[in-house]
Amino acid sequence: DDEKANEIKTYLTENTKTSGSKFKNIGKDKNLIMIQVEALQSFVINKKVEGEEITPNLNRWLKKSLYFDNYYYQVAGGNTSDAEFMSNNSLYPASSGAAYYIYSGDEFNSLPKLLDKKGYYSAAFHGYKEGFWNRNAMYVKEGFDKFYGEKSFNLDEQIGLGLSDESFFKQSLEQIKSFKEPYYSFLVTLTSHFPFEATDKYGDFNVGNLEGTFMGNYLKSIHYTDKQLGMFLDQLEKDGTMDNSIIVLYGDHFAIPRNHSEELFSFVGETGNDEFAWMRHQKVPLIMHFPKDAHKGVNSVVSGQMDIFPTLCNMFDLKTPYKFGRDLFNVKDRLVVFRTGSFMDNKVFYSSSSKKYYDLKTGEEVAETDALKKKKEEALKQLDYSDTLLDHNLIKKFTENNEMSK
Ligand code: GP9
Repeated sequence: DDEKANEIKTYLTENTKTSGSKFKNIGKDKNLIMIQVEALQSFVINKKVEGEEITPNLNRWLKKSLYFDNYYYQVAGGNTSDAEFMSNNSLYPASSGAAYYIYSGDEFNSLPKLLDKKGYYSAAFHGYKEGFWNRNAMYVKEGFDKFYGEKSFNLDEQIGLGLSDESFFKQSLEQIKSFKEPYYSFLVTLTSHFPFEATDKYGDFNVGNLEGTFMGNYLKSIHYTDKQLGMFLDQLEKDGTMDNSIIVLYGDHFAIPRNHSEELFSFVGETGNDEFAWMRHQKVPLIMHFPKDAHKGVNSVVSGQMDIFPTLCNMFDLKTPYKFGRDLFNVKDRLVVFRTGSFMDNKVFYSSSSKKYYDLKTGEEVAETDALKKKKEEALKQLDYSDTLLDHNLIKKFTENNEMSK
């Protein structure tokens, strides 16, 4: 009903307010190249196996970039597509199923649409079937000018599910170079996809006694993808593209599913076995690279995939109130809400399954306070509002009302 719609609009308008203007419009007229990496989790970053770095190229690029090391994935039933959905819209994944299917009839104020108003051309790239996760429908809805899917590529090398990352990046780069600037290129990788069994194609990487295990195979696949990412980034640097582009790179979701948690815990040396022990390893790297390696460093703000879109809105001066996440540069009060109703603020993780609060630093249980209880309610409220907004196609309604009142 109208009353709830207004309530949501008021809430979103409030939520959109920031307390500063750090990096506001820093992306003016610059290209945006956003790379979503399949199953890239943070625990492989800066880590060695048998004396060799798992991700030497990302580790090298991290040093020249702004690295967010407390960034969590927030995907639900739509997995990879949920990561895309959040990163381009800052709306929550569906409570069950995939938003990319369920809400493809909705109107959105997505990143490509907003950038279009600033004169940007936009393209999405993914070397797999166009209809998978309903991408062909959703990319149109999100306002991408062009989708390079499986049919747009020469499938000259296949690994696992489809086109190899190596060939994918090479062919995508050719296209990107032909784009009129400024542009937004959104690339979604594929090779490091579960179950990581194409080990004969990932190249040599010695995983020692992890050879033949699920974890060992994952490390080989992500080592392969790291190499391709390195070549792509090096190329962008070499040909000068980086001088006029902001690069955003992040992992989409877990690689190690919960039924392999023992392998994960043993690899990272986790001794706990509760909700928090699992959760603390569900981070994905977020890396931002600015021209001339500016602003490099580490940012440890507690954050998640819902936050990248509001951050980009600030960086590219894009206006929309319809976003539930929070700008990483200008909002100190953090709230990372998971689809289960679990959440994190700067200090505490609340698990909706164990109904317990854990101190983020120590892992110790903490008692509920009034302030925490409020945040717990706020987390549920955000999920409810996002669901209602999507169920009733409210962005369309709000936009039409605005037009009428002009
Ligand atoms: C395939 C791919 C896989 O197009 O993006 O998605 P996932 O199975 O990881 O959700």
